[in-house]
Amino acid sequence: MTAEKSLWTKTTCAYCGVGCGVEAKPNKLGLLDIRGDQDHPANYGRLCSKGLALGETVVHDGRLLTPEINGAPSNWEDALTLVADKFSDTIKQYGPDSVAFYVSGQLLTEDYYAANKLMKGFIGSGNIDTNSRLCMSSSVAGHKRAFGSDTVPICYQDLEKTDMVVITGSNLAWCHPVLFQRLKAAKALRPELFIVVIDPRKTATCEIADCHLAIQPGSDVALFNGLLAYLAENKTIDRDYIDQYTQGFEASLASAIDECQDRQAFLKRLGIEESQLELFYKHFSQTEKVLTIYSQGVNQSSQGTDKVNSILNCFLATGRIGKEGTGPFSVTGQPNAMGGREVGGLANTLAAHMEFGNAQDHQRISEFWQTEQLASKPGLKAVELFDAIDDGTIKAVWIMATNPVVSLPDSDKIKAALKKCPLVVVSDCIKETATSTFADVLLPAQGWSEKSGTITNSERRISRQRRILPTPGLGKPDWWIISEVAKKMGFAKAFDYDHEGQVFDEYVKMTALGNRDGKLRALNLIGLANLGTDAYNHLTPQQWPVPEYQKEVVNQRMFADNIFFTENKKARLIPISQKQPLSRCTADYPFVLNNGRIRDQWHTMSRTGLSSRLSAYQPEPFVSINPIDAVKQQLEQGQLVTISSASGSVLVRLAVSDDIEPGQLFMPIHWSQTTASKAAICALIKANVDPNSGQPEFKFTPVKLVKWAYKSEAWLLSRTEMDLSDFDYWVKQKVAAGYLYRLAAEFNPLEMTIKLSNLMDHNGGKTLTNSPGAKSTAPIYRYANITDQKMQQAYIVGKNLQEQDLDWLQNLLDETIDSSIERTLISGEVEGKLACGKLICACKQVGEKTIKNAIVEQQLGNLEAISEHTGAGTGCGSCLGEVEAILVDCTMIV
Ligand SMILES: Nc1nc2c(c(=O)[nH]1)N[C@H]1C(S)=C(S)[C@@H](COP(=O)(O)OP(=O)(O)OC[C@H]3O[C@@H](n4cnc5c(=O)[nH]c(N)nc54)[C@H](O)[C@@H]3O)O[C@H]1N2
Ligand SMILES: Nc1nc2c(c(=O)[nH]1)N[C@H]1C(S)=C(S)[C@@H](COP(=O)(O)OP(=O)(O)OC[C@H]3O[C@@H](n4cnc5c(=O)[nH]c(N)nc54)[C@H](O)[C@@H]3O)O[C@H]1N2
Ligand code: SF4
Ligand SMILES: [Mo]
Repeated sequence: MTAEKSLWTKTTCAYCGVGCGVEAKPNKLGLLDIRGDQDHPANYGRLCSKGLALGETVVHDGRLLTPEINGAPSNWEDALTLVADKFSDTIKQYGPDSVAFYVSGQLLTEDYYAANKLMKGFIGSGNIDTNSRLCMSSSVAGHKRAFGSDTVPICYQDLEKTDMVVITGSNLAWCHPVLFQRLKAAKALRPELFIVVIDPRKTATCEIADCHLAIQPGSDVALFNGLLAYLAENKTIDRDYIDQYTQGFEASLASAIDECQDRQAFLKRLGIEESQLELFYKHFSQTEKVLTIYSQGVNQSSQGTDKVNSILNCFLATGRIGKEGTGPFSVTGQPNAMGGREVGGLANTLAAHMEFGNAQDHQRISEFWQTEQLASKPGLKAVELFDAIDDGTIKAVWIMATNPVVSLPDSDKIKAALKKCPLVVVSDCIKETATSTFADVLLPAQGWSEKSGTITNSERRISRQRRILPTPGLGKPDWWIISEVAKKMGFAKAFDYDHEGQVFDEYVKMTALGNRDGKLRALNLIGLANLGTDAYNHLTPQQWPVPEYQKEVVNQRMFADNIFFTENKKARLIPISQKQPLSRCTADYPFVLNNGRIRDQWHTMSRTGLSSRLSAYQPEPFVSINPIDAVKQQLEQGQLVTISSASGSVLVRLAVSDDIEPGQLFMPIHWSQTTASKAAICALIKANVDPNSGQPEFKFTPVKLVKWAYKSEAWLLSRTEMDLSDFDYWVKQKVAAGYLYRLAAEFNPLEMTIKLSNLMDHNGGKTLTNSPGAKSTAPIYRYANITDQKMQQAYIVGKNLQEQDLDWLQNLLDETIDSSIERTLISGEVEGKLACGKLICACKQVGEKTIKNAIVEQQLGNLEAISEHTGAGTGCGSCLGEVEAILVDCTMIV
């Protein structure tokens, strides 16, 4: 090993469920250099824009540094004692079900295990649920119905081994970018690899699709029922497989046939051309190796579990499971969504895939944990759990690594519930989140690069996250915080851990209870037992089941033996029929609001929002609308609009786009009260849940939208965060060395200018101003304060800034201000290096104008040439779709 190499520590990415291997090395800036781990079987060295920018997000901005009690800094001893005492008192007075934990797929397996053990094993309540309820629970319920266990059958290698991929309800290109890159590479090698995307809107994922089915929102069950009927009719089902290894086929087929009996009604329900449907069905029917990748467009529905089973039905009917290159593939969202499912993080399961209602499992766990208090019934699921806080049944809640005020539906109710709750404890890395404002006790947790433990990715592969940097302030590992509280509640013996490796070892042994041979439950990790600290620290990625330690990379599929975990060992097909979403559009609320992720942001932005690189690409919350609807509503690109539902409203920028169908709208989920005045989408969403899984229907909300008539707009650049609550509309964007705010208000530009002027520091330096002359047609006010050739603060105010080219402002805090920049500041005429435009390639910092100019001036005709000339797309490559769109645009203009 060379000296250089040894400075890099292998760890795993903090973000999505792909679980990419990362190598990190501290650098002179106190941040981390990051590169992909060439040895990791999830990514073999690749990373996406978020992964590549991890090093910039380890800054200490906004971190929670000490425990706090009622808003005042405290110490661990007092905070832990208070939490333990209050939980104990509440339990004593009102029973174990009067308390709850609400946890997260962003906890490590060790943390999750400890939280579940404390709640279910020792407090004796099932009331621990996780944000995975909002994310994976329909898939979990679907897997359990079909397979008798929550098991993802495939491995990532199937992406390269398959002949057809059906991507449904997943924007893989933005949400699981490295899997998308693998697929794209496979398609480049074998163009005959047939790719279908099923999504009501056209997404970046469609870039590699041979066929895009823009089905009506919520109509997935009908689509897959239609497929099952087609497979039967065309005799491409596997009769032997069905007879030997499954049950429920006839009834499932009958309801599938019923679904599409009335052909016209069926096609109308789906809203797509018959020829497209035929193309999809024909390919599925005739291709042996098919992989179906699905995510939140499937799970987040009041019929999410049915959607999952309608997909699984087609795989079981064709016997395409447990074989190379084929199977249903539920991609997990969060880095440890899978690990949480393993250790019982969901309220309705016990640890290590053991189940409530199974007396043997109950006995095994009670003996293993040496407890007499093991919960005997499932606890409340996320939405119910917050309802119970609201109605006073739950009197103490501990929230770890999630931000429910932003991410649960019906935010007003969540806020009201937390306000009422006698004890709210929040463990987070960040001090000010929408949820932490409701906390009585705040506990500082270690963040990514500080914490240490394991996570499990979408293909059941367990990898280490390692400690690389010291923790700022008094932050502690979550497992430690939970264990200390447990000790103080009187459970010292059961939580006597010195090291996360001990927690892991205990969990590993639990997977073998009654299951040493892995025949009772799929989840078996016995090969990782008794590793000891050293081997745990050096643990290489292991894909479960792990009967023996995997010295080499293993790629294995589940159900290769056609034995399932149901009572009679046969898989179940489930008869299903399409239902309507629970809320309907009306004359008052005529649009369906869909929502989801954007490429460079992660959830409530607590980490990605710290990176100027990641914040540049889509800096402002928006709503996409079809051009026809925009015309009908007399709305224009770039206007601000109010979107309201029966539950609440938001104020966002209008983005007119053909990618979205008439009657539908799409909004990103990322902005919250800490990053924008009014853009938290869950304020609009009702808590309609799937009856099987309890997962909320996030993707279908009836809304209306109206233009907001503001009188002035402004862009404000500042080195420090500003309180802009006086302005009707504001959005914060992280830029290098500070923040850029976009503002709008119902007062006129002059008033806006006065208000902004009052906010300026005016602390010397050189001040540039430019006010419009009386005759000016586009009155714009400009202000900049410069000290030692560095911009301190600046603003630009106008009636409407949408027509202005202001992207150059984003980089100014970092620049040395020379006379050319001063000229631009005053005149608005962009020159020199400021002219590179909106950022497209986050990795290589290449702007739209640079790309456009290169295309036009160098007459570049393909992506490779653009990348070579500009560098765009040579980092993670996930901007290549946008680069291509620019190329198409330019070609059309030329
Ligand atoms: N950049 C980024 N990546 C992420 C995350 C992030 O915050 N940012 N979060 C991670 C997490 S936790 C998760 S869960 C995953 C989510 O990953 P995805 O599920 O891929 O993400 P979403 O954008 O929420 O939704 C996916 C798609 O479902 C479509 N859809 C809506 N309604 C329907 C429908 O009725 N039927 C079908 N077939 N499709 C529909 C939407 O148009 C959307 O394009 O992403 C993970 N990766
Ligand atoms: N409208 C709508 N709502 C949705 C969705 C949607 O598609 N549409 N998607 C849903 C889905 S799939 C998901 S997964 C959720 C995500 O929603 P949340 O879980 O609420 O989102 P995050 O912003 O990831 O919140 C994680 C918090 O944990 C903190 N944190 C990070 N690491 C650690 C750690 O190690 N320890 C501790 N203690 N804290 C840590 C972060 O600082 C952050 O505050 O949103 C759900 N809500
Ligand atoms: S795909 Fe991107 S966000 Fe997901 S684990 Fe890999 S590098 Fe991280
Ligand atoms: Mo998620």
